[in-house]
Amino acid sequence: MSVYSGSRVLVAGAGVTGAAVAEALLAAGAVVTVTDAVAERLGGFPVGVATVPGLTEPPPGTDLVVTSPGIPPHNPLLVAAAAAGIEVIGEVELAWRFAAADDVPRTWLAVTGTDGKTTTVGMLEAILHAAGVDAVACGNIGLPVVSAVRAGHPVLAVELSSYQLHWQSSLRADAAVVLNVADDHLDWHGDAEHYVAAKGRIYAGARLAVFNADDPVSTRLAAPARHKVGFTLSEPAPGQYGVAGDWLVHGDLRLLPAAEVRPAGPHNVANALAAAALARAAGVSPEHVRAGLAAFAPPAHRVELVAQAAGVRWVNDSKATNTHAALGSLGAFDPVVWIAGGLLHGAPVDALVAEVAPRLRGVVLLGTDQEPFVAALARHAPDVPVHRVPARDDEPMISAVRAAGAMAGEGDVVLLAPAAKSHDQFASYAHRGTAFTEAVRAAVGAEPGAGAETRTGAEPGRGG
Ligand code: UMA
Repeated sequence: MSVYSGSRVLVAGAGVTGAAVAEALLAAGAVVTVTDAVAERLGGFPVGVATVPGLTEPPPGTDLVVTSPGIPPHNPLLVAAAAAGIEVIGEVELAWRFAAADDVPRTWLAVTGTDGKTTTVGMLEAILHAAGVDAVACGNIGLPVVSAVRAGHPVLAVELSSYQLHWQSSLRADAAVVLNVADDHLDWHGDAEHYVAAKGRIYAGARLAVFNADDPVSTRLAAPARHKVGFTLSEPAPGQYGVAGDWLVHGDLRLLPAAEVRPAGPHNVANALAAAALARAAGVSPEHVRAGLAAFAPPAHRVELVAQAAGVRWVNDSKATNTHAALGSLGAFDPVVWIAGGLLHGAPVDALVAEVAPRLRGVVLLGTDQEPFVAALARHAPDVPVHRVPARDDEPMISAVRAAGAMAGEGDVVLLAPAAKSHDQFASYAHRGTAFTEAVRAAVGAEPGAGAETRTGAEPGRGG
């Protein structure tokens, strides 16, 4: 009989997490109630699960609250639960407790960081599969950890957001990494200190802490760990993972030529090093690290080469929705015609523009918040031509692609890396990326998937 048999559990949030948690708890014999601020989300739960919209305090007799990552800790329901002395945990904590209660030996490889988590977990899963391991990518990437545990996979490649880490306390990863830390999600966490502290929880009790030696926060968070290994984009110190002679290396072991890392860009080389370190910690051979990284198919809209024609490469990095991410992909190409802009929500772009100015062949600006880019370009790249697509343009991406094509010459890369959110003109970053890909293929005449002209994954430029 499960420890949850007869427990009265309130599940907060009826999204992907809430659905998986309710199902797992119901199967474990718990008495499950689900609540959500939006009543319409409460349809479709199995018979036996009670649903109540908009609860602001747990029903009397509640033993446990399992909350969803999108609900911030200052939410009145969670505050009321804590005040009533009811334990509040997240889905990852629940998954860990389920795992502890069954007989399957599991290896937990855990990844967090501000940028690159999903790519790293995808690379890690590809490496583990190349080695013939029954592993699954789960967590923030989309598959709830509790579902991955229930499915019985012995190795879990877990992407953990700061939201998920905030609500877990028991996880003891076999190997864990904080890829990098820049300010993000401060509204949820309250301030940067709490955000960083949440990220750092991934190392608690980890058997091996993998850290980014080039990132001061990652390095600091891993410092107390007994067993740790660093990775760097420079020549590695003894024991570290790093880059030497254009190869990803670990000590004397050569893992993969840096030019073969997909998607391109220094930040993805760092992600590949992190994935390699985690996989090696799980006993994977260097040959399988190389095979897995070579087999990894990057998801769409992340430094994705969508066409190549007349010596110009067209690259879609619509996922670069903040300046930190855009800097990463701009760092991979030189010279570059940069398509940027959208909604900045007040984020400054001056430092980004100053850093990338020497690489710019031209700039095409999209969306609502063009002025900060225009001002920064006037300061740092006064000779670079700038084309502004009017915010009221009905087909902004078609206009942007046309203008970029006119600026680009042989050997150039046209890069969509907006450094801004998409919602002023597009439904999502994916919609924006698809609009770019379609506009490019219409303009240069390449069919989707057209053999030599088009493939996924881009070459690093000479600036890489
Ligand atoms: N809700 C409330 N009250 C609130 C806030 C939300 O009732 O105050 C309800 C919403 O009405 C909705 C439900 O909660 O019905 C949504 O829950 P959720 O936002 O936690 O989303 P899930 O569908 O459970 O998806 C979550 C992750 N979402 C977030 O962290 C915001 C997914 O990551 C993750 O893939 C999924 O669990 C499985 O683990 C997405 C994400 O955007 C991709 N993550 C952020 C990021 O990557 O930056 C952290």
